[in-house]
Amino acid sequence: MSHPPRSASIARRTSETDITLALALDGTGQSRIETGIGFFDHMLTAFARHGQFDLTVTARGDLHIDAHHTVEDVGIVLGQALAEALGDKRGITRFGHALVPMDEALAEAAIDISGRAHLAWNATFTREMLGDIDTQLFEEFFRAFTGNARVTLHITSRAGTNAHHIAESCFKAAARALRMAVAIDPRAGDLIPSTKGAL
Ligand SMILES: [Mn+2]
Repeated sequence: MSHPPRSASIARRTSETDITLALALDGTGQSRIETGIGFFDHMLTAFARHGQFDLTVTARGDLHIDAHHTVEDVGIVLGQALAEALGDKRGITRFGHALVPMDEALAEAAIDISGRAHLAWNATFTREMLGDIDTQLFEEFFRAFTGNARVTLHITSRAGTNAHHIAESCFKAAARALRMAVAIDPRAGDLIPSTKGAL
């Protein structure tokens, strides 16, 4: 069973943000990310790299207010792109998990490409801001992502004192878990991995 390249391009414009995003699931980890929020660019670059996704994001948001709308809306569009790229989810592994250390930090992620949106977020940060981004916004990003991708995602920061490490380990773990879950399962053939026959 061969599968076509799985990708999606989405443009979304509101009064708060203007976003174009292209995602290829069977990529090599290349990315070009420009959100106007340096630390968020760093996280999305790591997400693409460790998920082995090709990802292009251009976001212009109302950063004169704060990063909230931009971060949330990139999560929405990334989730929409994932759903579109996966199509009917034929042949995918469906479940994925990862445990990713980064120095003293350790993050765990588990994902089910279930068709049901759920985020369980268990991470606390030792500081409020990382560069221009409020650390509360990472949860908002992943909530928007899971809601629009319609996946179940659990992220737990198990250890860490440095806020940069805590955030980066969470993004890398999510990327690794997603990479496993979207991978084509060679034993699945043409099947949609659900006893219901649909995801
Ligand atoms: Mn870093």
